[in-house]
Amino acid sequence: MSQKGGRLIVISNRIPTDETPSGGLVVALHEALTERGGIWIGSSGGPQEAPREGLTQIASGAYSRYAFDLSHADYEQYYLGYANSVLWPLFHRRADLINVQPGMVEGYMAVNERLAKMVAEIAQPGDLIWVHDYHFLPLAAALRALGVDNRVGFFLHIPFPTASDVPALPQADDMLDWVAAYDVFGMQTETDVQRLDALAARVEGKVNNGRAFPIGIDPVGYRDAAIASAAGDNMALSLGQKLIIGVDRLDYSKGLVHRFEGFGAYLAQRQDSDPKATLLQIAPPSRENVDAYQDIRAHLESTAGALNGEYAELDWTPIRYIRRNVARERLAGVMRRADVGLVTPLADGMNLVAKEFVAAQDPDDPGVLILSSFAGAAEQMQDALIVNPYDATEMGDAIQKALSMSLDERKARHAALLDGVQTQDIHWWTQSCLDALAGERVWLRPLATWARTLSAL
Ligand code: ADQ
Repeated sequence: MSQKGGRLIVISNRIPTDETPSGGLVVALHEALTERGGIWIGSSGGPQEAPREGLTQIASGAYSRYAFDLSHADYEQYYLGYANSVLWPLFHRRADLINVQPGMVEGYMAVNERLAKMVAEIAQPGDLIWVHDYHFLPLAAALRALGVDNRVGFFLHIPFPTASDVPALPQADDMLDWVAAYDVFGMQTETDVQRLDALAARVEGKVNNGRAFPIGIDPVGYRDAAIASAAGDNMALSLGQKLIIGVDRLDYSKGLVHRFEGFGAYLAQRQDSDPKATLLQIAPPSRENVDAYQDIRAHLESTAGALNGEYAELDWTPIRYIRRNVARERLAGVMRRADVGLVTPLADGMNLVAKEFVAAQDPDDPGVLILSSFAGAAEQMQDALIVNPYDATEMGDAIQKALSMSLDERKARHAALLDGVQTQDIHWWTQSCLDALAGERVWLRPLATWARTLSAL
């Protein structure tokens, strides 16, 4: 870990409240902060009845955690509003779902400006400031306006929008200024960098700080959890003879209705002699206070109900939809047991479930990953069966192919995928981002891309 520069100041919408945080990204940031020392700042969660002024320290140790409160108005306008009813749909290519209401833009800017003042008060010369995600796009611009000249980096966890979608954004003209205020503007994929470049080219903007840092997981930790869970759990799952797994937050970007329809296309072409495969979809609701999320559940349940009505037999329910949260370790065990991982978002920054599925598999008898070409992960994971999630027939064919794939082909595909997941893991990602933030030379192109380039020469 580079020791150049001062402390690390991380800013994200959520901060962990546990002593020992869990979850890949949270753990990686926790480790980086523990090693280097610094401060982690995030909102204290939902709206507060009596919001406190400034930052409140919530934990200290190797590094400190500080929270800022959101009032009811902040929560409505900044979090549910501009962040999740404007930026999230627009960046996921769903401009039709944008819901701009009076006060949202002002609320978003006000929270960012208030936060900038709090950060400016605690930042010391040499500190590196690392801002996460779409909640805080204008933060560097707000810091610069206050005279903060520290190095400030950003990482966008969701896709960068296409240049033709950006004009649908209130304040579309400010977007490049927000981006330009960062020393490094990190995104998940080369495609995202190209989209930023295309936007800059449209307005002849001079933005050249975009970089791709595809986020990874802790594959060893995930594999160990999967083995422990699969061994200790008798998994009386009453599933079919083959298991297809889907794991997502219930979000329109994840393409769950399309996924069910793709599975329906498989069921329609299935022969009686084929194994009875069950699609186990785990998708707990998220952001239920945002209008666009309200119909998804009903739509999904009716699609599952119709397919089960048509294809279920006395001893087989083709789709099982679980709306509860499943503990991370247990989930890892279920993934290990699965024959197919179905990861088919319509748009996704990266999608860590694809990487977790690969890490969880037994290399001697691995399951097959079916991956949407619109997941950021597809750029690195070309050895998956890549599908167009809008094409149910293509998805159905891929499911058929995955369920009947030879052991040799499964092993070869899995070995190539696992190699990528292990090489570009969460530690590689953190290190690459921090090196770039500190202004050091960094291998910007993923190693797998170099290897492919070299082998093509
Ligand atoms: P998310 O949209 O939340 O994250 P994703 O990367 O798939 O999407 O999942 C994050 C984590 O949540 C994974 O570790 C996964 O196992 C876990 N998870 C998801 N559904 C779950 C469930 N039903 N039960 C239990 N755990 C579940 C955003 C972007 C992504 C990007 C990440 C990280 O939208 O594209 O990959 O940030 O940058």
